[in-house]
Amino acid sequence: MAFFGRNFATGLLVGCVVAVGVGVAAFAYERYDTRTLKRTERRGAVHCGVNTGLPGFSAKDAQGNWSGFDVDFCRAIAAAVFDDPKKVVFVPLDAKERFDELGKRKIDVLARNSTWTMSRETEYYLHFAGVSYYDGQGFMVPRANNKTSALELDGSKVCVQTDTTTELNLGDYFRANNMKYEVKKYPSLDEMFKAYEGGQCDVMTADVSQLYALRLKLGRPNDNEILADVISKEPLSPVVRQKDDDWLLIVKWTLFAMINAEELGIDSKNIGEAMKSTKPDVKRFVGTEGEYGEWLGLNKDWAARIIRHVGNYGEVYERNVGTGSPLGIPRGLNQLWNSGGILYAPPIR
Ligand SMILES: N[C@@H](CCC(=O)N[C@@H](CS)C(=O)NCC(=O)O)C(=O)O
Repeated sequence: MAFFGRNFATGLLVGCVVAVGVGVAAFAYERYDTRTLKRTERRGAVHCGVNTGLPGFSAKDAQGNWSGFDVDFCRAIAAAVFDDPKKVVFVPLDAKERFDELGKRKIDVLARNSTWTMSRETEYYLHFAGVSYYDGQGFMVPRANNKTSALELDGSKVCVQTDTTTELNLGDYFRANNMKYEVKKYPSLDEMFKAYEGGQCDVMTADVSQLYALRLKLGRPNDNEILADVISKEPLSPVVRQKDDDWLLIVKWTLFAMINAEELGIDSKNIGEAMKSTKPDVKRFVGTEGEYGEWLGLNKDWAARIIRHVGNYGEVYERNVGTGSPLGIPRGLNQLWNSGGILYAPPIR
């Protein structure tokens, strides 16, 4: 105010110059960055950043085939865009490099157990497209240590991976509960895992979904227990760059389509029937009514393609991490809103 007050005309002039400058910069940035869909189409594949190796979420087998919950989400985007779930280039990224590589456009989208936080959106100029998995941070301990609650961990040596929300929450939790701990930090999942396996820490902390995955990799999984305490909110979400609205819409509505399909009872087995349905909400979903696909810059049957090739949210969950899979994680919060969970997608209309 003082700035404008002392010399209003000069202030206005400087203000305008600054505004024009910002406008030009924003325009340049926008021009540079709004082309993800076009570039993806030109490259013939969605370049998708995934975890370096987390069973159930993103893992590569001996033949080089990727599978997992996050991997399937990448495939769902490819199905919507290309009608071909195989048109994905998987780019494994560790915790530290993931957001930088997205910013540098090495990948089109990051689907890698990444928690949606305010600072990540604002610091790295990103958008988290929508929660694909409601997670929370937990602790795994050797059963032999006889711990039943996280509040009994006072004085423990705790293994954690750096550059994660996990590392930050760990400090908060022990401080808030006046407990002491010795932190053992590792830059990679592998190093953290080996340290826990080798008995260098009394407890390992990570997102609960990851603890389930990591427990499977241990020589004697049942000798280890995941404590019931969950100490944080970890809304995991696919991530895209800011100023890339068209692409954000595609990623966002791919997720919503998978959730809405489950709610509508549309799955990979009955999608053929659904194409012939006379129900208005199913018709909008499969593209026999409206121009929803065209508005996304895609085809009419964009959502049907996702379900045909990859499946609805529940199918993807059960196949990769659900109680019938080796991980065996109950749906919990990731159940639909009308079945006791909090998954809720805006409608296609
Ligand atoms: N959701 C948390 C944790 C995600 C995370 O990166 N966890 C580690 C620890 S288990 C991981 O997946 N590491 C694999 C890697 O860096 O290759 C976050 O977004 O910070």
